Amino acid sequence: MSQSPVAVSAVDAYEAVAVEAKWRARWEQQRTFKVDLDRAPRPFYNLMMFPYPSAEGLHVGNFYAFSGADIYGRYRRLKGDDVFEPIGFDAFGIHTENYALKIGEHPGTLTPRSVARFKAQLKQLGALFDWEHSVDTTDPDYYRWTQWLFLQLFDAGLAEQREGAVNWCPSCLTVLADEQVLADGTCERCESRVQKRVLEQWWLKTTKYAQPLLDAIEGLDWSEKTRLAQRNWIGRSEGALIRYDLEGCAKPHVDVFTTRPDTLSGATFLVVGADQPRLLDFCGTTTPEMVEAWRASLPPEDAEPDFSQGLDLGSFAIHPITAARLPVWAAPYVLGSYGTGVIHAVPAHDERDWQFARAHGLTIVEVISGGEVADAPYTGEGVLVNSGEFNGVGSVDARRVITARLGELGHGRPSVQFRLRDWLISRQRYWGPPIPIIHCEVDGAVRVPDADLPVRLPEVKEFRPLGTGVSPLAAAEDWVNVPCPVCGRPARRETDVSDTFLDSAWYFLRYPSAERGDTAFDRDRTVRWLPVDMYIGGHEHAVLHLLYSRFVMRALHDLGMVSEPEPFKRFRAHGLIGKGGAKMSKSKGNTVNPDEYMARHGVDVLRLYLMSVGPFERGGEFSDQGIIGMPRFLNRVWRATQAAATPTGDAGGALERRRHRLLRDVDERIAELQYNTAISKLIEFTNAFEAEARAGTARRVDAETLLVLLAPFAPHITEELWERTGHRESIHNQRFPDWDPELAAEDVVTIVVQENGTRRAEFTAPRGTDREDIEAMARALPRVRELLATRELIKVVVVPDRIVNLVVRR
Ligand code: ANZ
Repeated sequence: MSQSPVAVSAVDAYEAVAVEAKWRARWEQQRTFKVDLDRAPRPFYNLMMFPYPSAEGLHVGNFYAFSGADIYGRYRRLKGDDVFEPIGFDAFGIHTENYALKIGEHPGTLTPRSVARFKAQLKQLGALFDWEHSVDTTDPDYYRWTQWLFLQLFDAGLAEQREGAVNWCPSCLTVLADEQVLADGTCERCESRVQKRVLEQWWLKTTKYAQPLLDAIEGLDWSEKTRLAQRNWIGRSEGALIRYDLEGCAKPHVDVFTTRPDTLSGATFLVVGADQPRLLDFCGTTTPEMVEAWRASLPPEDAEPDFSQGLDLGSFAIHPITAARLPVWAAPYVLGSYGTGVIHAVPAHDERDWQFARAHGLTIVEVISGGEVADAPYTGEGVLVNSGEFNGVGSVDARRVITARLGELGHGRPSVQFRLRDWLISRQRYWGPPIPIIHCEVDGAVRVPDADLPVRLPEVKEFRPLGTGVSPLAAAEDWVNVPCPVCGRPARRETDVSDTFLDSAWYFLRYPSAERGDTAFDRDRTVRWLPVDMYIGGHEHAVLHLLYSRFVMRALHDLGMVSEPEPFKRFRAHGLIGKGGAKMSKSKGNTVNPDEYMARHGVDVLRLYLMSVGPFERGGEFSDQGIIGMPRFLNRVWRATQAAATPTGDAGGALERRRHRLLRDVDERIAELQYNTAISKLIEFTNAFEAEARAGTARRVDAETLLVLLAPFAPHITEELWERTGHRESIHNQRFPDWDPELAAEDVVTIVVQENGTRRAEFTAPRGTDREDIEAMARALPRVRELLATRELIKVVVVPDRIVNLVVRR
């Protein structure tokens, strides 16, 4: 089926916007990208992080991420996979709610508008999206299953309510998970300084999975920096728990965690974390009132701990080996939530203990010889000194020896601690799924029966956070007061909603079963599609979302509900798009609105351009000058491919070799998300091909190859050209052509340089290099320069691919 070739100049101009609209409509109507979720023989789950829909619409960053992910999906499709590529909306949460507050609109009316706007824009992207399997986390048909998931965890003992010191954002008026507090102690959303409050909250027991989550990182095909971020977040430390008997306070003894038991003899005082819930149990001569007054006087937590803050509690700890009486202090530099919340301080060998001891005039005893005695602690390895029976032992061995000795004394044992904390999921906000629990005075916290799900978010006029530690849901009295599901007595609903990160910790399980009202995820579909084959998203989620999703999947796996313990086989973090040397942001006024560019050039141009600005995993700079090159490129493709004649010969197979090289290059580069260099190869190829089209020698097979390879990047124009060049089947149903590694191998020839017919040198060059280039290459050789310096050159004879003969007079 082929049309007769068209002269280059006779082709009509490319009308991007009209052509793109035509194809989107046709693909939708013909369900071109639909895969059979129950029967697809080669399932490939291509996932991208779903956006939270903001009223402003998609920004270029979303566009960048989604284009890059879609190109990968389209590539897999060309490779013969059945690609399922869903998209949805992460529409609950503080982002949406804060915006609603700002513009004074109820999130319940704002959200559907934002979602509709996003949907319209996403449809223009021309992606493989399966709109029949989309999700909106605010839809009761979705959050009913989020609540169901919470209840599965609750039933399994992985969700519990308890009092704890929590992060409180004074501006968002809600608690935050540890993961939502930045390293400098501020809220990740509003940058306010986060405070500590003690509140009754719901937690998911992520800590139960610390070790398996850590172990499994090894087997994941993820970007290395993401794996590292997960390892660090889980933060495994090996050491010992050491038991101290206490004197002069309510508590009889306490354990401390140390990674350096070898320095035991250097412990000169104990420090209890200022936010330790049981701090008052350590009070000796210092009264609880004095401790509370001191605690209240502490400045809010700072990034840099202030070592001058400390309080002697007036009790003592008995050193397990020397029986020395060590004073017990309280200080904010010790964290109540790590290890046991209490440490023994070894100021000679620990930086922070050293600073604290200096600030408060406490004893410093050197026990590891290694450094000079100086005005800084020595934190390295060495030989033990001032350590009685352990003197002379190397510090590494001493860790084991001393831990064993403590074991004999009943005062210690080896221990592993994790930095990972349980996941705090209560939010005292409005815009989230109500936690499906009913509090009864007799039966305690009772789960809502599955049949009563969803627990619908009640309509309240005042959705503003109250700042009292109670959610605005509490105002909906009719909704709050319900009978206890167990005993029928009057009871009250839980009024906190769950963290948005719970919504997104399982959405990938929902997509394949999105139309199913009877189950969260269908067993067979889940087996077929999970784990996700390729996941693309932002590095900012390297710990939060990715860790929560891994936890949920693992928990469901242990409950026998999914067959795989890990949700994402392969993960790649995309880079960021900047402009004018800065990260795009509204405050800097350097944002790019994709609508404008789509209206002017069409979406293919935008996709191609965004992918060309740098390696996808690194990102790059958006520039208005830069984007201009892409319509020109596509116009050249438009004309040249339509002018391609039937083969006019392929002397020596050079054109076929060139085609296989292109196939190889583009294949390998897309597989590694090196889209930018794949595009350069396509442009380079087009340059040569266009010249051939003008000369009337362009080959059809080259046109077809070019179009198929370009199709993942520019799906619309390639589809139109495919049709115009006589094909009936969609270009997106073609196969990535096979390439032959031998044909694709770089074809080089050895060229001999002669002087009056005598061999003088040789060099290699790509086969088919033209005469001028060969002569220039020969002249650049050191040996040839030498010769020519002392001889008169009469002429140069070039035999392409073989010989350069310098004819000289001596
Ligand atoms: C004595 C010691 C001597 C320590 C020495 C270090 C060096 P990672 O590696 O992060 O696990 N530590 C324990 N619990 C703490 C808490 N709740 N708040 C603040 N610091 C705490 O660190 C473990 C080390 O951090 C422990 O080992 C303890 O100090 C301190 F030469 O104990 B070390």
